[in-house]
Amino acid sequence: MRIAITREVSPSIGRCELTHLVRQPIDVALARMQHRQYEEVLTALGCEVYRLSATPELPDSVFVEDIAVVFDELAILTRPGAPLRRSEVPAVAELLSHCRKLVAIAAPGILDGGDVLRIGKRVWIGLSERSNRAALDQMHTVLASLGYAVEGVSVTDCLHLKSAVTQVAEDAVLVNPAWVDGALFAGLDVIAVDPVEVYGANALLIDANVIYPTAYPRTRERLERRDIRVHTVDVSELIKAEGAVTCCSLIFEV
Ligand code: CIR
Repeated sequence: MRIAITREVSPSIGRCELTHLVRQPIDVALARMQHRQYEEVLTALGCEVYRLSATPELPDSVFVEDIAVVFDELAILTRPGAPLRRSEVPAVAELLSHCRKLVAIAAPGILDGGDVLRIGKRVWIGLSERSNRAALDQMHTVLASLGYAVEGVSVTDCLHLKSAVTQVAEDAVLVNPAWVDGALFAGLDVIAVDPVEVYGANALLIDANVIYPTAYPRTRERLERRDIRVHTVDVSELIKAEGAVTCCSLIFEV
């Protein structure tokens, strides 16, 4: 069975953390509707959705991806780079504790799940404003013994590594070449976003399907030209909070 953990949009999402974007008003009702539609696509693609409830004091809590990284063998609880986001961890940890052995990133490590890209036994970790080398070292200690190869990637122009690159097929990644060097992903096909769609590199792969924002039609065409099956979702309000599609779920098999 495949589980997708999600968390309802907080009524305070308008006060979310922002790093590279200018604050714009967020329509909470619309954000919730878009989030539900996103969950419906997850369900249609075979996920059992476990939705945690919204927490008014935690504006960014819908972005559950940042709170844990789930591997087949265990789950790693993060220590988010934005201090206010650390209070998001307990609820996700409680739910995950029923499915995986848990390991936690400890200070001085900071890590957001959005900085972790796993493809098979290869793991790339963004070294960004939110994730540091101390966390990378801890990840390496935990994962090397399980047979994973862990590599750090400098991320300077966007929030997370997965703002710049995500997996879109078994053998392909979608990359914004202005933010990350496609050559890092040796052995994989590299598809570049359309240059005008700079935020278009975040796609969520489930089997041979990709969940992808309606906001980036030119890049969507590039994916479809490669015979990738794309399911679009309108996530305009979550994009204003500097989120996209990978960040709203934690997906794993049980
Ligand atoms: C933040 O800055 O933490 C949130 N406003 C957005 C987090 C998005 N997370 C993700 O893409 N993994």
